[in-house]
Amino acid sequence: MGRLVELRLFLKRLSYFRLGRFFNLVILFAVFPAIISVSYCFREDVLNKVESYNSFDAVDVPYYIEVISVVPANGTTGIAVTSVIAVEFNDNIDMATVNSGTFSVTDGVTPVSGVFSYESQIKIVKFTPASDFASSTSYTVTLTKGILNLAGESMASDYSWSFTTGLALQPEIYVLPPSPLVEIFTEDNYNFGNDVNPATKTAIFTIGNSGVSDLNVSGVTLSDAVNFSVSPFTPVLIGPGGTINFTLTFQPVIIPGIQNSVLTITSTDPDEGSFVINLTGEGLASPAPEIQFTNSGVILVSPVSTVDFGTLVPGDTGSMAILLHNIGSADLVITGAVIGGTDPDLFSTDFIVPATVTPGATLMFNMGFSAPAAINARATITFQNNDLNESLFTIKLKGRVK
Ligand SMILES: [Ca+2]
Ligand SMILES: [Ca+2]
Repeated sequence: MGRLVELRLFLKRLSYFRLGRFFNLVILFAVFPAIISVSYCFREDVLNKVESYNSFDAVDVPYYIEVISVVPANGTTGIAVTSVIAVEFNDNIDMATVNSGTFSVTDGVTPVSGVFSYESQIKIVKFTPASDFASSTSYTVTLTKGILNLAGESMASDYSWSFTTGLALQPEIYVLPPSPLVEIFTEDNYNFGNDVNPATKTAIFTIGNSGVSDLNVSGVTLSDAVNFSVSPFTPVLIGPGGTINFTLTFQPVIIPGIQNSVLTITSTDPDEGSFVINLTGEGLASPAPEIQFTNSGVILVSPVSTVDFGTLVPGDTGSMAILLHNIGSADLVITGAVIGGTDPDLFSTDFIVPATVTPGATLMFNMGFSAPAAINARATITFQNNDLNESLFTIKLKGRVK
């Protein structure tokens, strides 16, 4: 009996104890696989997704090269006209595919020409314009899918952007004549007026720079450097707002007449590199006397013309009126009237020296001839005067007595 009770108690304890353990085990073995299972399923799902993503990427999406950055940036303004355009790519570019067709720059009307270069280390393609951009102008840059990387791959689509330049950093030449002090422009005229030889006329000209960068003036030259001259000129740098002077001289050597010379100012002004001024001046002959004799309306030529008294009888006196004209523009002054030659004693004159004949005036005088016996007489009369090329004017004289 005692043993039976003990057995019951043992079983009872066991049932209490074991039953709890049993339920614990049930929970353990039921829930844990579920967790494992769910976890596993979740992991499988992720792996599947990753795998499906990887396989999608490799098969269906091509590789595209991309523009990382551009200079000047899109929409920027006030860009320097001397700027260079730069494009940074994400991959090495095949420069054989970069040209004005695949990398175009335009102001909307005219394509900008220039040179492409490449900095492979940083994957930057540069475009250097052949000349400065225009000032205050909008430019559009277009990169097409024709630009390829070394594997022949392109961008996904064309790439385009715009920027606007600012004021030009340029020199600007201007030229002022001495009077009136009003700017003259290239191809304009400047007239020295007229002048007489050997007098000269001078004119001080001013070259100024109204631009915003240095103006380099390398030369001032003349097409006619005989009748015109320029003060010694050495190349000079004129800063913004600065001026220099140079002197032009008109000294008519070839006179009379109008002389022309083209003045050329050579400088770094971008659109007036050869600044041209047409110079004019008139050389007038100096006022001068001009001697002229006439006999019976015939002009006498020194020393060949002859005044012929004809044939007289012995003891007679022949007389001949001669006119002296001044057809010049200054007083004609006669300082000598000398009879010479073979028979000077047989000829005479009433001409009184000195004599002054004003321009346009005429003076009449007489020559006489007389011989006591038969003779073929010859003589000359020479007038010393202030006509530059006829300062000794000689007239032949002849008369016959029989
Ligand atoms: Ca200019
Ligand atoms: Ca003369």
